[in-house]
Amino acid sequence: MAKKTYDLLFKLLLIGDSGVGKTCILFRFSDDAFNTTFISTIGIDFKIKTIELGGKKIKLQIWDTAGQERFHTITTSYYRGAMGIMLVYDITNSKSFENISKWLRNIDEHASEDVERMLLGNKCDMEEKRLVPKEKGEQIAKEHGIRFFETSAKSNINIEEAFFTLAEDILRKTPAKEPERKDVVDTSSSGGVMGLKTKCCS
Ligand SMILES: Nc1nc2c(ncn2[C@@H]2O[C@H](COP(=O)(O)OP(=O)(O)OP(=O)(O)O)[C@@H](O)[C@H]2O)c(=O)[nH]1
Ligand SMILES: *[C@@H]1O[C@H](CO)[C@@H](O)[C@H](O)[C@H]1NC(C)=O
Ligand SMILES: [Mg+2]
Repeated sequence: MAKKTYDLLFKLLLIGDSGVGKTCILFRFSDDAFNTTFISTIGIDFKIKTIELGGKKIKLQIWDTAGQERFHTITTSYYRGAMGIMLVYDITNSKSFENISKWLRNIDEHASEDVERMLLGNKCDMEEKRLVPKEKGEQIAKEHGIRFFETSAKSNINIEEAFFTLAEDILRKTPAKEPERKDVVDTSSSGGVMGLKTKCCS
């Protein structure tokens, strides 16, 4: 049997208006790079990154959705499988912040009930162009009982913190796997390995 290179698999999703910087946030996290050219995402894309948390190797499968309205049907079909969702707005674009309530409703309609949510106000490197005060982000996050970070994919501010915090929050509610107890394997049955079967939790 091939040895698994990770202990847990977490599926994350990035949502928010077109142009807020979802793809750049993911690219900064996965490749530690940034691109100023805007190439709007078509439909959906993903990246993989394995991190270590609490002595566990956690494979993050991160889905990057297109913010454009015309991809709504395809992107919302990915909400269901997500264990964590990052909702992104742009601090220099008031409309992208106003639309956060729309994205929160999309989560309510399409995601699983216990999904871990997080709000990100991106492009915080552009202080001179800021239109959304940090307090407004903090307030809406508080109202919905979710975490909030201001981030910059460009200047690499709070990107790792955001992903690690979201992963930690998911890990905290992941039931610990029972330790393997070889002594409870029923050796009297000819089946042998049946007793090793662990509870599935998909
Ligand atoms: N100054 C600054 N610009 C950023 C930052 N993040 C992204 N951008 C720029 O914003 C533009 C849009 O970024 P994307 O990451 O492609 O936006 P998106 O949210 O993926 O957009 P869609 O794929 O259309 O939904 C690009 O020109 C980026 O260079 C940031 O943190 N600071
Ligand atoms: C906000 O949402 C509306 C409705 O989906 C959309 O038409 C608009 O383009 C969005 N705003 C931005 C900045 O993308
Ligand atoms: Mg994109």
